[in-house]
Amino acid sequence: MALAIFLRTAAALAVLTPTPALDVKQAADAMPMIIDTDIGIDIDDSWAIALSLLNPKFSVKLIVTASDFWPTLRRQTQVLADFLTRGHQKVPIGTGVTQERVEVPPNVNPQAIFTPESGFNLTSYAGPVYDDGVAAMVRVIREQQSLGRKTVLLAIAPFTNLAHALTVAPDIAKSTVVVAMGGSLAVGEGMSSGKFPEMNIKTNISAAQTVFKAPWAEFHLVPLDATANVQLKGPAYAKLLQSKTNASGGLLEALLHDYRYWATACPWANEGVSRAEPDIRSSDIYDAVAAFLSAELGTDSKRSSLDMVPLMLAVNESGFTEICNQSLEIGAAAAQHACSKWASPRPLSTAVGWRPWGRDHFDAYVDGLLLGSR
Ligand SMILES: [Ca+2]
Repeated sequence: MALAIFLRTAAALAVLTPTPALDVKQAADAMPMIIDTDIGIDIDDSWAIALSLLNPKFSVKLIVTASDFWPTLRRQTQVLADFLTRGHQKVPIGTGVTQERVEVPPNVNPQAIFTPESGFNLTSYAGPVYDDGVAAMVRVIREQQSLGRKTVLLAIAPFTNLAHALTVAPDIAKSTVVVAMGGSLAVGEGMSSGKFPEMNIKTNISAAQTVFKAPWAEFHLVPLDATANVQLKGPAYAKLLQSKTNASGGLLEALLHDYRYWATACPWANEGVSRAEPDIRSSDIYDAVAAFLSAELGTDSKRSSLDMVPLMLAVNESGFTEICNQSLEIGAAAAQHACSKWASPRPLSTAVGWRPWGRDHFDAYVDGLLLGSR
């Protein structure tokens, strides 16, 4: 079965009953969460972090910085601490690990982190700061494991830290629920057709291969197919701009402030049809969709906002996400090789698009948390 038909069939099977899905106030017990982020390069991480911190469904235990652009990693931790400080947060944070590489992609200036105040002094941060963020990640997961609890790992960055954590502590997989932004099945950047070597995967392909193949308790993936061209705009965005008082504790103000800075400082913020326009709309907020997916964990599949399809996936040597389901023709040699070597141990819960009511629910989720009405 061709991919497009397969995905269309899966979407058609969805029951079209638009009942609002999220009701976080009913969560009996907050789920422990760790966020692995490359904040400071694109602004979408900041949206995902703010939304997760404000969601009562979760208790964020740790945020770790991730990057393979080694000169920037420590400064990204400073950016994270500064953002959290302005949002009156003191969640533990840590610095991740990098590959042994020095080259930096041409569109990323290692001296520029595109959020302000990147010289923030980490000693001023109100919460714990760990030099070894991966060790802290392992520690948190094992602590929760000992309490019989699973940890949600919101992975919104290249997969370097997760792969390293698996290497030093393979036991963590069985009690970890990964919700990751990454990959591309039939949609590329800017909604272009055809799959695309998405950045979180292409930046460290071997790490992504390791992570996709690991025996996680659960693995939920939101690729470009459901994240490209997702912006907050219209009344949903205007409400944030017009907010005089809210319950975000300063996170909304920090977010909008950093967005304005990023829109002027980042070279790619003003490229393409979805360029940053802080007075009108958000930029593409890929990672916020991953945060939204984590918020929908446990939702009845008939009510979910995203079209979730179980897919056996593998990352090939060039960073493409290959579908290895037996019902599909695995044509190219690269796909065959990837599927034989790197296929996920079972189908991954993969967002291939949005339900008809999904984007309205997403807007309500963002506004509800940032304005404090949820
Ligand atoms: Ca990110």
